[in-house]
Amino acid sequence: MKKQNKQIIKNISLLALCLLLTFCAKPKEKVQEKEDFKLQYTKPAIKWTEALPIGNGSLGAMIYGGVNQEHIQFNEETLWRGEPHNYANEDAGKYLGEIRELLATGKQLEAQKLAQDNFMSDPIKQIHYQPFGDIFIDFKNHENFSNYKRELNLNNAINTVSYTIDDVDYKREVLSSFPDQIIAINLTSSKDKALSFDLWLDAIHEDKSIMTSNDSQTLVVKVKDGVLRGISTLKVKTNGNITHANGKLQITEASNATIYLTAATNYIDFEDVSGQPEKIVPETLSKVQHLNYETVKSNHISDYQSLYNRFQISFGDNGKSANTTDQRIRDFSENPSDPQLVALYVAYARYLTITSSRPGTKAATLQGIWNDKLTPPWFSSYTTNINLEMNYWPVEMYNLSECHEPLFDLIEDLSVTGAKVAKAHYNADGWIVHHNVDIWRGAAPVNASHHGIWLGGAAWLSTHIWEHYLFTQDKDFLEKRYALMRNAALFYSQFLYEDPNTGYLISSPSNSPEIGGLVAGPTMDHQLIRALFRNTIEASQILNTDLDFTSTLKPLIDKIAPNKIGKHGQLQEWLQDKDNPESHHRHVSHLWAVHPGNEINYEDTPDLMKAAKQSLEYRGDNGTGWSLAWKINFWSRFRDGDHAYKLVHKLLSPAERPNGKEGGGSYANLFDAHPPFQIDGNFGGASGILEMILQSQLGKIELLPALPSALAQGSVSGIVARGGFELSFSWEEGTLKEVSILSKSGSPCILKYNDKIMEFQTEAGKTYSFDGALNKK
Ligand code: FUC
Repeated sequence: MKKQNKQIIKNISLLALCLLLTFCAKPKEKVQEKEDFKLQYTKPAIKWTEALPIGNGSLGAMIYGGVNQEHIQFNEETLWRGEPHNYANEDAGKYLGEIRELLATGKQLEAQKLAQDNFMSDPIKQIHYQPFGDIFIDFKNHENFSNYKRELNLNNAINTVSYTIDDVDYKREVLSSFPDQIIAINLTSSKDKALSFDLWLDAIHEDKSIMTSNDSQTLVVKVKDGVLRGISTLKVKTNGNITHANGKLQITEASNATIYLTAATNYIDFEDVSGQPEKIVPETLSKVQHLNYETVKSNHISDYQSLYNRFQISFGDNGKSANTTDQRIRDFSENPSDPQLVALYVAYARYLTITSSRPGTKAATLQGIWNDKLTPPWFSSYTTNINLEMNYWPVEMYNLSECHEPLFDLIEDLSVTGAKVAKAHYNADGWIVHHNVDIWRGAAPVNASHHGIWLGGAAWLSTHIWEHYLFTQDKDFLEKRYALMRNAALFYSQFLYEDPNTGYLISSPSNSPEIGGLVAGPTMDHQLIRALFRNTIEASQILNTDLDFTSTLKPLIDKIAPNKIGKHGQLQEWLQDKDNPESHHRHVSHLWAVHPGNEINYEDTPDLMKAAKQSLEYRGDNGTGWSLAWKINFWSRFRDGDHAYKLVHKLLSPAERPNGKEGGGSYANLFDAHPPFQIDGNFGGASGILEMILQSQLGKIELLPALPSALAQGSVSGIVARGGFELSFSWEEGTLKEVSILSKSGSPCILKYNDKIMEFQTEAGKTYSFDGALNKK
């Protein structure tokens, strides 16, 4: 009996242990070649940061998905305030010498004051991006609904809302089409004549007018801001009846209705506002109005997928992808074991790139193309001391190279306006841009001298031209845009100033964004200028042009103040060893040379790498959206995947805290929260995640350089490395399984995984395959 009891107890214990092991064991995530990426919810949006974005590069909208009332807030990217304007302050240059002297003699406050009074942009502030209008659709008797669902499908860029009322299924699809340049809204009911609604347009501008046309199918909203006038028109097609009254279209007894909306302004470029929206808008609509929705939809899908389908990423799915997106964000902050959400974050960033930045459109602002406020945070414009560049960090790697073009067009504009600023403020040739830019391409220092006078803008933006070349190996592109880099280099070659205290060439006056006030010689500027000079020299050699000029840059590089290690073991942020190790400031600009630069790395400068890491440790792990995102990239470059993942965890935490306040993280619609919403963190976060699995900044392709243990299995295809290579690879239990590399330009390839290095020649158009130990297959 005793023995029997013992055996029973033993059996129960064994069973309990087995059960425990089953429940505690990390579920092996299912890795899929093609994930079904969606943002999904079971409730309409109440706040703008719950609404879902669509866009075609210029025409964007946020969809709330209400049942009684649908609200679609829309934007067109050229509607800003203001007018063409040269922001250069023609007298500024007179004060440059004195400001430099004051800084050299330690009189910072006096230098700041003198600069504030005499050196700033005219006027001192730039101009806001504007919302355009709002579409409202009111449904009668839609109070008691069930089966509500709204989702944004990233695989086809369509927003869907569906619900049931009294056995009738209602469905709405909304898309923003690049080929047809319209927003299309398609409404259906499963039962004949069950669809009735009022449709109206509005805008929050003071200067607005709203009209219905006599055909009862058209609504027009006109808005005006500064010299820009915007016109937006919508047209309805339906199998029901249409009438109009009180500025609203009334659709009754329908089972389907399609609404096409387009919008335009008279903005042509930063100097020309002679556009004719009165013509463009009806022309665009007349091209589309005879097309049925299915045709518009399939044009849209094939256009979108020609970009979206080039790249796939999977970290496995442990079943949580079925939950609503807001719930997943909340759950992730408790327990970050939802690898599919991390892959979704990357897919969403790609979606946001495609929808906000297509060739021929304007570069993505701080909010992409989405803004619902007349005075949006930071003007919803372009901040160049981190934010604008971050918007484009992942674009080459995640295979959307042509979506980089709007940034190059912006740089092209800045080379014109920035040349005026270079002359007026620094008596220099070439071009320069300070820390802010608007649609009029203001390039002079704005807001306040202690942070507005930052001289890194032209150098940092120019590195994007070089990076695009490195990834694509496209010499025609390099030739076309070379002058931008060289004229930025020309500016710095004349601007650099010999520091009377150290004898180094330094950047003065400037600022280490946005900490420490106006200074002489912040480390970041010197890293940026050296990178620009090196890139320009190499570009001129590749193109075999301009060698006389670029040969003058090499001696300058050697004289620029070098990176230095300070008394706390840190990388010095300034010329003087005055870093405060207690500072948790969000900007970590002196680490630029670690990421996105590469001057500081483990191979060539291990001591500086150690010091840079020390600096980042002092700054700590907290921060706003973009700051967290940058830190993910840094920790990936420091080869510490688990630390990088800790910050992914923070980036994917709910922006809305239980105490009702907002903090850094993600909103319910996965928009990055500074707070408020700023899109840079979405792009920077995706870049950091990709840097965990591939890096190519040191002349070789490193696989899984900083893989966190939380992403132990996965696969990626269509990821791009410098040298013109497109890779597909997979890993299991943290170990590389296989890799294949398509060489697009025939460059030699160096592949690295752990300590193994494989070097081989390639032919353009050929694919090379290897097993997990880098043996050729
Ligand atoms: C820089 C940052 C702020 C914000 C703003 C748009 O000035 O310091 O945090 O991101 O840009």
